[in-house]
Amino acid sequence: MTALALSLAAGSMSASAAIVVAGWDSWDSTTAPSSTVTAAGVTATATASASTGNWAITDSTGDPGRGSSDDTTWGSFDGNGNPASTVTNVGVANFTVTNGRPSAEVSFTITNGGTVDLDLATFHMDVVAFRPNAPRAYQLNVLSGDITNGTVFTSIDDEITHLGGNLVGHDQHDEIDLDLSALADNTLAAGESAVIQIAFSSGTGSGGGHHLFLDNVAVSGDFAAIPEPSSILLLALSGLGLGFRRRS
Ligand SMILES: [Ca+2]
Ligand SMILES: [Ca+2]
Ligand SMILES: [Ca+2]
Repeated sequence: MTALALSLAAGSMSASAAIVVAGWDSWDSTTAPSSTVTAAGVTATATASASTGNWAITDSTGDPGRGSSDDTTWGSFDGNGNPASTVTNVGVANFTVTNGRPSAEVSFTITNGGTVDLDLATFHMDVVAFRPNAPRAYQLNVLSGDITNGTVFTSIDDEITHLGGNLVGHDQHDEIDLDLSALADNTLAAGESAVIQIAFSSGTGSGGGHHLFLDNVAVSGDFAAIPEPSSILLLALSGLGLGFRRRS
């Protein structure tokens, strides 16, 4: 019985904590920013759009990257060994909706190319508005693919903090973590993929300098726990041991 208990404990210990499934902490394109972190076997791409024009990665020539987050966390998630970038002095350090755009969106396509089921847990982002007329409401949607489709979360209007133009340093962002684990199907089985969209809205489209700064976007989750070979062997041995004791 002791051996069995030990083997069960070993099996449960092999269950992993949440990891970064896919993350974006620098932004190399205004329309299709490449993922910067992906878990083993995962591929991830993104497309970005705005109600007028595009997102920006060069919003301030005198202070590029001014809207970046350097707090190292994805939303409030530490990345479990994959901290977010602390680079703040280049334009690509963050993604910006510049003034005059009432709405803007980014859609993330995540594919599990591995052999083990991948359970999605949380969508994370650091986001802050420079001034009040930026798009400060947001909605998280699963647009298509092999997890439950539909709207996951809708914020209240103007939920995102605005700084009244007083941007100081790189740690004034709202840290937003939105649950994906409650979806009826939150699992990307081997070969499955899904398109997850974060959509910002309610900007007035007028006034000056009403930027929205986005950084440290990630989807976290974990691979389904599978017993390690040593645990399976231990379980088999413990079973044999119990059988032997019963017979004796
Ligand atoms: Ca953060
Ligand atoms: Ca960044
Ligand atoms: Ca699924």
